[in-house]
Amino acid sequence: MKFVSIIMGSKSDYEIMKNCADTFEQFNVKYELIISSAHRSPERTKEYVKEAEEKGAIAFIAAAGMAAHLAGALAATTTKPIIGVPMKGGAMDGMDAMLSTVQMPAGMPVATVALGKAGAINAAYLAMQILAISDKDLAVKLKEDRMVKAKAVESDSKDIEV
Ligand code: RP5
Repeated sequence: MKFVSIIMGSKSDYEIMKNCADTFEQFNVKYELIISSAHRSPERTKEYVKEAEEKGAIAFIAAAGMAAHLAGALAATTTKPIIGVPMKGGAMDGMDAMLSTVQMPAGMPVATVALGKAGAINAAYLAMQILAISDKDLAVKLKEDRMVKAKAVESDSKDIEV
């Protein structure tokens, strides 16, 4: 069974990462969601990634704030694609997490998306675009979604155009 795994470093990340799960629900894409920390539960994180890969995880989404090492820790454990979502908060309100997530050494990529809610949603979209390479139905759904978004821009504009 193919699915995408969402891992977040803390329960405090859930409010934002629920948007990621909701996006998968919207497209009827299978996912798992757990809390596991690179720092507070490193063994659980490592074991989960191994188990998830065996069960069919095709990509991992890692959300963390502050010294955000979760995405990097996953990248160290698997060659499946890793999408990192930096969380706001901490001394630099997410800039610290964004730099921690994006600045991976060569050969150990983490595809880093935007901070916060937009990033949570885009992480799901990016994972679905990866899935859609071998899932034609999902590819069609993603194209239809783009058309809906484009139409919404036109309709918003018509509401206020002068
Ligand atoms: C990170 O530290 C978590 O991902 C969270 O964004 C941040 C704060 O965690 P809590 O102290 O709220 O559990 O590891």
